[in-house]
Amino acid sequence: MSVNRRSFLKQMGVGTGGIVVGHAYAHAFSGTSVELLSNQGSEEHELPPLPYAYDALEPIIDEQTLQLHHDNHHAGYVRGLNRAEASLAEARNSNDFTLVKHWERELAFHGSGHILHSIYWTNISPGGGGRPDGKLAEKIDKSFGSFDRFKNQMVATTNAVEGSGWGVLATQPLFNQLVVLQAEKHQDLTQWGAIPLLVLDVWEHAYYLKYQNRRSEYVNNLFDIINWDDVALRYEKTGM
Ligand code: MN3
Repeated sequence: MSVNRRSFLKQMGVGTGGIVVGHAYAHAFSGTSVELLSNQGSEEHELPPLPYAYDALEPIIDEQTLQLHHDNHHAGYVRGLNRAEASLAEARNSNDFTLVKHWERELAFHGSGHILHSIYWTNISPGGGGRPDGKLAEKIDKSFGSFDRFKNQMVATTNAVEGSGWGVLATQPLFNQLVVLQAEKHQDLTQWGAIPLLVLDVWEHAYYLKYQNRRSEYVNNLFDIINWDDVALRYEKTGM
């Protein structure tokens, strides 16, 4: 694994040495927000290890769901991203862009899936919950009126995702504000330039084994395991 790849994973907060929580991994954040999403060159992307045990988020997220979600679903997005990049490289080599529309769609879908899941694993943790403090709390108050108003919008937004997707709290540096967005699938309905801080997965694979059709119960319960230290570090890193 190259230094670049390791550094990228650390910046994503997923590290290579197991659990990384709270200020202990502040040192891993050394670059700018842009580096979080920078081109990693021609290397293959890798599935980051889950930063806790499969049963660590019980009872809110059950062991079987977490294992399937990480080892199968997230791994599939990593494979899909590598396949799309390899296919586009082959298209450039042969100057045959017949299937470029397909591979560009795959690049957006799987690339966004890999990014969002890598953030999601670190956004939740055993011992999470509560509410943010410090600069992030101030910015939430300024952008949404109060934490409770933000939470109400975040919950409603996430519950209302049509089909498979995500609720997303992001910084929008171009507007100097925080914004709550929906993502349909992984890549639709964003604002260009937004940097995700907190992402809540509401694909059925994230909750259906335990919660069946009760998406809103799952979303409400997620707030009991949100790792606000991770969200705050992501916010600090944007320099806003
Ligand atoms: Mn998922």
